[in-house]
Amino acid sequence: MHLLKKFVLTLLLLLTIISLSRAAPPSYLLTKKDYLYDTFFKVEATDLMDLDYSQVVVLGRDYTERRISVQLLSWSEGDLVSHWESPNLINEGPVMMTTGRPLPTGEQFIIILTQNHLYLYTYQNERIILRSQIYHTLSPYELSAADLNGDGIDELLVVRLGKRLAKYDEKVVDVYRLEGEELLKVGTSPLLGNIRCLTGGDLDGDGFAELVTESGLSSRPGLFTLLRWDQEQEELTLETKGEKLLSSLVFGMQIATDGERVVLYTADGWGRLNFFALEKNKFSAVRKELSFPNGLVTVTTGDLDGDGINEALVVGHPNNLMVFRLEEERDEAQFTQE
Ligand SMILES: [Ca+2]
Ligand SMILES: [Ca+2]
Ligand SMILES: [Ca+2]
Repeated sequence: MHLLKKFVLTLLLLLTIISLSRAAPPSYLLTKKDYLYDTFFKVEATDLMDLDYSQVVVLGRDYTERRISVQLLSWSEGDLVSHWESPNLINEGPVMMTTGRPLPTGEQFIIILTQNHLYLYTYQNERIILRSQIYHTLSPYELSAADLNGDGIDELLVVRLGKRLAKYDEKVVDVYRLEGEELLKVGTSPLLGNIRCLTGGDLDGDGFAELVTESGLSSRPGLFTLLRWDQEQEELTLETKGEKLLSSLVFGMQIATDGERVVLYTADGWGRLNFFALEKNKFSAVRKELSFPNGLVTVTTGDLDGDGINEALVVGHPNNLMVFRLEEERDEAQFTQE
């Protein structure tokens, strides 16, 4: 009896190990639990400090301290260290953040959009300074930045209300340019449903950024839409109708290289990271999905430790941060296929 029990327990343990290794998370360079904020909203990797590798810009909220802020972190001896924190934005919420080059000067900025202000922070004389503070009345829902017309300057992509319906709100993406201290609206998308997530980047390498939105209701899986900037009409035009790519709700997206090509990263509520390439205006999964112990809030990539190889960074709900190398994951995936 005792032996049988031992056998069953060993078998169960073995099965657990096998099932765990089948859905194995990547091998991490860094994991942080209960880190920095009670909850994270967004993370973007960018080289703001001109170090030739990426720093990490995070937007998060602390409930006990009643604080919403943006911080700039950088890699130091295997860990992330905070260099700067924005003022507390709790009374200006909801708060959105992205990074990019929205001015002809080509400088990299942290772009923060609150209910009434657009803040542009940049790195100068070895510190972060507030370059611009612009008042607005846009009532924004979400923010991204990408160079839609290929002139080297990022347009600001702002999700706004398009049409109020009885059951839900149809949203649009408005395109803005910064003209001095003014936000100039240069175009708008068709109604795109209830947009929950958006990202921009050059998916097909033609020098012009595409825009991808995800729309859906409550926690149901959403539809992905691809848009491009029409140079002549100066409008965002639909390239694909809403397409269902995943069976879960996406919280974070990014367009960036995976080491081989530029792909759309999707981070979903079930803790999975997926990779889609764009071919002839169709999205196709190009790598094995990676799974994580918590539902994912956001994803970004960049060379964080300066070794010339890109890392990926994901945040698991609500405040667990994980950094890993994509290259190793691909090598391993190929190895198991052989
Ligand atoms: Ca542009
Ligand atoms: Ca493109
Ligand atoms: Ca690296």
